[in-house]
Order: sequence, then structure tokens, then C-alpha cells
Amino acid sequence: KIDGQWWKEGVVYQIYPRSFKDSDGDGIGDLGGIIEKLDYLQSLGIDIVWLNPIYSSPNDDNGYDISDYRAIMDEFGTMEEFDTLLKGMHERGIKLVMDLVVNHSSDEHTWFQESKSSRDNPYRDYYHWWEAEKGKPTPRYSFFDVNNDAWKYDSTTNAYYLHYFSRKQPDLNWENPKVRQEVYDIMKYWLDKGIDGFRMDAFQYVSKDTTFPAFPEGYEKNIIEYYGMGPHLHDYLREMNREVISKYDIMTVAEGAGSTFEDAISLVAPERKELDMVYHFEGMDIGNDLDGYDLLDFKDVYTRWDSAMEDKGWVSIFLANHDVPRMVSKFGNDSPEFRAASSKMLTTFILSMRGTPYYYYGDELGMTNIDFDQISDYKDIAALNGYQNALKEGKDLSRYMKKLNFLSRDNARTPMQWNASKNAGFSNGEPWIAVNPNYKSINVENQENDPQSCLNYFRKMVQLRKDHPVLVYGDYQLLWPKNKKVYAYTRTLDQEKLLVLLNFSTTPSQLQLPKSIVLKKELINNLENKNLHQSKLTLAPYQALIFSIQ
Ligand code: TEU
Repeated sequence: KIDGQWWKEGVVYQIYPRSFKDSDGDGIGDLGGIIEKLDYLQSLGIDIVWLNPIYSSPNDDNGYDISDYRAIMDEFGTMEEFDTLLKGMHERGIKLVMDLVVNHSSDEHTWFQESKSSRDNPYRDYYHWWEAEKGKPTPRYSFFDVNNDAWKYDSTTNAYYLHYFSRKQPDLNWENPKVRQEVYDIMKYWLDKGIDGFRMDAFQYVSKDTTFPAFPEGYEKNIIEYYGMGPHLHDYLREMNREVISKYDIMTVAEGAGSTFEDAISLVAPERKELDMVYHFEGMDIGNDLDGYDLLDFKDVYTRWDSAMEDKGWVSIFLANHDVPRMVSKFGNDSPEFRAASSKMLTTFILSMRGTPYYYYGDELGMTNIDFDQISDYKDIAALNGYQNALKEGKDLSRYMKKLNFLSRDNARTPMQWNASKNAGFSNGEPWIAVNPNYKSINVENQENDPQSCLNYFRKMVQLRKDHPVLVYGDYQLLWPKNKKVYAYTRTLDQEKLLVLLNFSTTPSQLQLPKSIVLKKELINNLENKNLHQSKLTLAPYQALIFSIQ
């Protein structure tokens, strides 16, 4: 089972460059800032950095609207700095994975400028156009548009263009072979620089039925079913694999995984030669209600995915990214009493499951959601347009604001908390988004000096995964499936067997171990001085333990 693939064994650390470290005082994180923190990255023990988009962009969606795929965003720095960064990472044994955002470009990309200029422009078919004389286009849902209308009328040529995301993110027409060649060239450009892979943004949506058939009423509630896994997706992936991916030693991650296990497997089954691993959203669909979530649902998702993928494909394991709330606020408990313990408990989970762990910047400190209450506090287009929409439709605004407070993507985009000085040591200027006021106590500097900190626990847990290949490759077996407070499982590889115990609750939980489990050694414990007894164990609130067992 051990196949030595680096992208299975590595720990991924995700950096949202806008918010990591500002080196030039303009309030926006940049490449120079990441370069300053290279030694910090190395000190974490992580193996791979996934960097959100750094390409030229008018920033309608913070870099997910790209106007030049071969240039660096002005605010982020220069290509020379990029080269320095990549070299600095490689020197420290860290690989770099970049975002590939090619379901859409920016409307400010020259391709689109050309495309919209006339109906017979050579770039016309780089995008999806619907000529107005055919009447209104078949409805399509936009994730970000104020009206959720994915067709935007453009008078220049009396036609509508398609945009699944914002109107400044027109969808590229993958059915056009020229578009695909452009993408392959872009990929080669970065791979030849030496980067180590791509996270393929919204990739499941690229192939479209260009007859644009009508979808049934309410289809947008199951959007992935209708938008995902389009008619030629696999053809394009195989072509891409043949022309680009197979020529490099890289990792490729599909963001989104269709709507069934069969879809997911079809994207990453090794013999199909398409992509390496899926990044499915099912874990993120839990806990979006304001009144918490049921641990049984949580266990169920991860257990079903593990058994579905078992020998057939590889998954990403994560509890946060730049599109969702902070993990400790959503899945743990961010009250002062339990924040650190629950954050370490979740860290234990991410790093002890089968699949490649993706860890989001700041989570190593137990950074929390920020408590925004005014719509003017928000920066994210999804929040701002959603608010306009709620206003227009006469929705309950106070409920909308509550949901935003909890779920907004901006929660996870606040500046990294480096120290207790002004702006958390993120920037000398005015940060582009508010710093979480809790930075005075929650920051890297404080935690460096505390052996019990979340930060040092993360390092320990990363090391534990390195020392025990069973945590990467071992079989996963759920224990006590009906226990509503404790998530427990074993990992087994040949002779080595580990037991993972995670108390997801605010109260102590007693466990009666079956006779077949004999504890050998405690490998990690997120709380100090808790007495443990063989066979009858009491887990303290949010306690996490890993034992080697017989
Ligand atoms: O997000 C894509 C994404 O989240 C959708 O594919 C998802 O299916 C949809 O929102 C339903 O939940 C990526 C980036 O992560 C995000 O930051 C960008 O805004 C987006 O693509 C557009 O590029």
C-alpha cells in the first residue's frame, strides 16, 4: 500500500497571500512578505504550500479573476520575487502548488476584450455568447451575481455572455480547442519555472453543454449535479494529462468532485490518468446552521468517503480554506475556555486521517472568526452581492447578517497574527481588511514561547504523521459509530495499529475499551496531566489522544 507518492505523504499549508504578510506597507500581503516568512514555514514541518492566485487581476474576487496568467499581481510584487520565493521554498524542501483558475478569466483579460469587440473577432469563441435575437438565454444561476443571473447582456455585440461567478469572471469556452491549448501553454509556463502542481479551481464546471438546455425548477439547490462533470470533462482532462501533466512530477487537485463517489473516482483513479486527488465539499456542507452540527453527520461524511475511495483514489482532508469560516469557530469551540483545546483536537483529526492534509494559514494558532456586524466591514464580493440580493428580495436582513457573521468567507481572510504589535505585525500600513482584535493574545510570537501552544502542537502533530506512515497509508476503521460526543477510529498498516480518540464535546466522556484493544503507548495528548486508565478512559472536553495499540 505504501507507494511513496510525495503528494500523499506531504502536509499542505495553504497561504492566502493577500493576508499573510505585507512587506511594503500598502496593507496588502505580498510575495516579499512570504519570503520573509520562509523560515517560519520551514519551522512548521509542512511539505507543500498551496498559494491562492497571485496573477494579474483587477481583484473583483481577490485574484480569482485573472487578467494575465503570466504576470504577477501588482500589489503582490514582481516575477523576480516570485522566482526568489520558489527558490527559497525549494531550498527548504517545500514544494509549491499554485491555483489554476481557468473555468473563467477576468473580463479585463485581452481574450475577453477581443471576444466582446465583435461577433467575428477571432477570440469570439473563447467565451460563451448568446445572441440577443434568439431571445432571453436559458436561465443559469450565478454564484456571485446580485441577481444570481449568470448571463450578462453586453450591448457592444447585442449578446449575453455566461459567468457562473461574478460578471467580471466570464466563463471560458473549453469546447474550443484553442482555449485548451492556451491553458496547456500557461500550465507549462509555470511548470517550467519549477512549480510542483496545480489546484484546479472550479474545474468540474469547465465543460458545458453549449446548447444550454433548460434545467428543472430549483436546480440551483443541487448546482453541482447540473454544473459539474460536463459532457467532455474527462476528454479534456485526459488531453491535459497527455500534453502536460504526465511530463512533470507534479500533484494535481480537483477542486470539487462531482456529486457522486463514482464522479470522484472517475477524476482520480490512477489508471485513468487524469488527476491525483479530489477536494470534495461534503465536509464543508456540515455545520452551516447557526445552531451547530451533529457529530454523527461529521463522522458519516468522512467514513463514507474513506471507504468509497479506499483503494480507488485519494482525497484531501481539510476543515477550512479561504471560502469558509475558521475551523475552530465552525467545528470546534472558540470560547476562551475551549478554543485552544478544540483547535488542537481538530488539528489531530486533520493530521490523522487517510488523505492529504490541507491546513489553512492561521489555524496553527487557533485563529477564530472575526465578529463583523456591519455590511461595510465586509470585503468579499459574495457577501456584498448577497446582501444586495437579500435587500432586493426583502429577505430578513438581521438573519442574513447573522449568517454572514458566522459563515462569511471574510472570516478566514483576516490578516495573519504574527505578534502583539500594531496590526498584529502583518503590515505597517492600513490592512485591506480588519485584523481580528484577539491578535494581542493569539499570535505567533506568544505561541512560539509556549510549549503547550496550538502552534507547537501543530508542529508535533506534523512530526507524528511523518514518523508513522500508518497515519498516511493505514486502513481506517470507525469505532463507536453512534457515540455523539467522541469520534474514535483506528489506523492500521501491517503490524502497526494506532487508536485516535477525539472528544468533540464540552463535557467529559467515558469510554469502555473493548478487550481486543490494549493500549501500548500514548503518542500525543492535547491536554496536560489527564489521568488515563487502561480499559476505562475518560476524555476531558475536547481532548485528543493517539495511542499505539496491540
Ligand atoms: O471556489 C469555487 C467554488 O466554491 C464553487 O466551485 C462551489 O461549487 C460553489 O461555490 C458552490 O458551493 C473557487 C474559489 O475557491 C473561490 O475563492 C472563488 O471565488 C471561485 O472558485 C471562483 O473562482
